[in-house]
Amino acid sequence: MAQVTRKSWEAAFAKLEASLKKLSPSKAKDLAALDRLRVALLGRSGTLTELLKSLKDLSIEERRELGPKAQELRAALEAAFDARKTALEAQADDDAAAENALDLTLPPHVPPRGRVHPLTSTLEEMTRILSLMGFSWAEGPLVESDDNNFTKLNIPEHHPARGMFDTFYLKDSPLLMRTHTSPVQIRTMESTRPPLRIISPGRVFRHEAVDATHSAVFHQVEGLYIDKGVSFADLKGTLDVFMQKLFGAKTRTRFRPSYFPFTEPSAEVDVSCLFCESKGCSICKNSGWIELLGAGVVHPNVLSAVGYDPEVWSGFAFGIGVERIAMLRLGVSDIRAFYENDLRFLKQFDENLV
Ligand code: FA5
Repeated sequence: MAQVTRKSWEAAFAKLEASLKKLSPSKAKDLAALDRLRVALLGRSGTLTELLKSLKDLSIEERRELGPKAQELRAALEAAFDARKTALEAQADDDAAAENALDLTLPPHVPPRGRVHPLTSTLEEMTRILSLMGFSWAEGPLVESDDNNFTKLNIPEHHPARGMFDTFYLKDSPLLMRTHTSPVQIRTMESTRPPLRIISPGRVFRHEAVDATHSAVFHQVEGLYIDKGVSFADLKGTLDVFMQKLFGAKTRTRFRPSYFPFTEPSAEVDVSCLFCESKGCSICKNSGWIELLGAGVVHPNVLSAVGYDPEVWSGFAFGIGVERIAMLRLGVSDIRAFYENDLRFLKQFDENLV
């Protein structure tokens, strides 16, 4: 290293002071830059440290004169480093706080809005109309006894009518999945004194091949009215009004003779085709009519089975498939669409927005 003289020392000191105008601690952008600068100036081989060390090569007088200048600069620099460090740390805290802060200007997260399923809205519309007509709500379990599902409905064991219902029996149990909502007739009559007027909506199960109009799990609404002097005419009047309220004032009904063991007489009830106004189309198979439900006058044997005197009481009952009504109301041609949970299908029914 070259010989240190007063002149060379003063030149180096002046150069250092000049460089501090550009590279002062107060200009360090972050803590890392500040630390690099501190090491470069005040570290073990820092510029100012080297200048202080080199004072030893000067005379005593020179040291006395120049030493305090260098010490003064070191003290000033240390104070400046401390001040900048405090400021940068406070800034870092503020930045972190701002990052975690609640931004009230952000748009809110809106969860997707749900809709009522078309089967539910159809069921609600059916029960709304029927309750206005004086029917109250009754419920029964999905797992039923053979007695309630068949025997007390005048379908004794080995009766060929049991073949009409492909039943799911439970393993190692005398119970079964109900094949229709009619067992609720039995449950309600056994627990209520007449007169009564009930509807019972719910799920039913049949071991059936699934196609566009048949499902193995579907829904029915049962209706039952028991009083003195109830006749087939009451059934006709009730279903006429019900269908007109459901499908519009022009709707007509047609009763075709049929057979159910628990009603006598029994009927299949059709409504005039809504798609072609009974002119005949592919949906009604050119007949002008669509089959919707089974109904009839409650069989005296059913009344006797629940302890009602058939000489005193009479009544009518009906059982409607909810899916079939929903298909007609909403123009759905395949029953399976209701169960697939495909939002593209379900979103079509905007009337159902909750
Ligand atoms: C019955 O279930 C009788 N319990 C109805 C009844 C009640 C008659 C009271 C007399 C007195 P049926 O099996 O026909 O009847 O079914 C009634 C309705 O359920 C049918 O008209 C149809 O709309 C609907 N339905 C029947 N099977 C299915 C199926 N696999 N998928 C969808 N809907 C069906």
